[in-house]
Amino acid sequence: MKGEKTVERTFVMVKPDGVQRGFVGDIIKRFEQKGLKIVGLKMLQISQELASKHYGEHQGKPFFEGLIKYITSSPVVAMVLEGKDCISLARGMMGATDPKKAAPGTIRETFGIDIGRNVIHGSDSAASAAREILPSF
Ligand code: FUP
Repeated sequence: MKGEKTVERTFVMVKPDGVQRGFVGDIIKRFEQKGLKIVGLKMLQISQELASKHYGEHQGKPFFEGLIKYITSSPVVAMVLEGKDCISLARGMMGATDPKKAAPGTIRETFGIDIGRNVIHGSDSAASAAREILPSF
């Protein structure tokens, strides 16, 4: 029906800084409180290969090498969330990429330090979600 929301899945990852600084529980709680369903959840160490694939669109940019080093530096907590329009909903809850520009109360504004230590990743489109959701989910 016109205007009806679609049930989607999105890939969310608490990055190494978010795990190390102890924000996994707080972040998961926000998604649960919002009514999103956790359909997959695991801690894993991102390999160089997976990192390069995940951030392939940024290859060649000045921050690329630092980004790969950071995302592979220690374990992340990856999850798949499900819910109506959850891709844009979860992105809205995260806030802008740069925590300094993120809206008050968003995850990145609350917990993030700077653009290179922004605590969380979330798929930005259905195509990205399809590409990013790990086959092991
Ligand atoms: P997002 O979709 O919000 O994760 O943002 P981007 O895909 O644009 O960027 C991916 C990651 O690259 C960000 F989480 C942080 C990092 N980045 C930088 O470190 N510097 C930049 O100028 C842009 C992005």
